[in-house]
Amino acid sequence: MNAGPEDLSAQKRQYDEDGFLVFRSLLSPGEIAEVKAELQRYEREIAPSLPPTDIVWEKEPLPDGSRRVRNLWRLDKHDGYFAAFANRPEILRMAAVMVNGEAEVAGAETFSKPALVGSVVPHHQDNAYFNLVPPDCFTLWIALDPSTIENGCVYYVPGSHNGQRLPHVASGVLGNSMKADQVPANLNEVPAVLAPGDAVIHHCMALHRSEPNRSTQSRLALVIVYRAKHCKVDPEAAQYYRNIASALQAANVSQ
Ligand SMILES: O=C(O)CCC(=O)C(=O)O
Repeated sequence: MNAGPEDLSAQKRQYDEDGFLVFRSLLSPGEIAEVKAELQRYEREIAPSLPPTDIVWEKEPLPDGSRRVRNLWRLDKHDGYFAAFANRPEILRMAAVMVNGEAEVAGAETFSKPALVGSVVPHHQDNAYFNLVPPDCFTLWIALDPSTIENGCVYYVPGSHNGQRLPHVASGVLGNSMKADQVPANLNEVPAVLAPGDAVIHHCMALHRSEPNRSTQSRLALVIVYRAKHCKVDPEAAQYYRNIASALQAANVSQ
């Protein structure tokens, strides 16, 4: 794993300016193959007994009627391999620089975006979900497949992490229960086009989104959220999120 040079001050300056930062070749080809094999094991052995809150399926089936996983949540809570991966010292060292203090893992997950049926991720700021004060938190998004315009790469708005938190409302999208309500027109968005093993970190206030995947190339990502130990959760804002998430979960289960 290559989580950047020892002196990360240039990377930190860029991250502070843009709200996101690309790390090329974070994982080697061998590490990518290992993580993919571990995810297959997880889907085979652990996913069948997960609570419905910790696995989200794509709504749309493939032409043969089978369904694909959209998200696996809390991998680190269910499995030792992913807990150890998320807590690798070289990532925690980089994370501490980016969150301005001692860093801890908030959660490890996948955003699968499978070929043909991968669904949209509407515009949002992650802190609408996390509700952290101060927002010293970021997401490490690791490409396990090529991530391209065609298969639904993530788009970021540079500098948006320095703005206000936008109001968020129910999105109707299982796996991304909320979307930003008042998204300014003509955003200057940057697509994160990545090769397998590349990664991007984004600040929890950075506005971002991704398109559906209608291509025949899957776009699998391992995603780990890191926050500073000094962050606190705003209880009122957290309750707003919980209400939206449980209403969506209940509607889906009863469909
Ligand atoms: O993978 C995607 O398409 C979206 C990821 C995302 O929204 C996130 O990691 O916060």
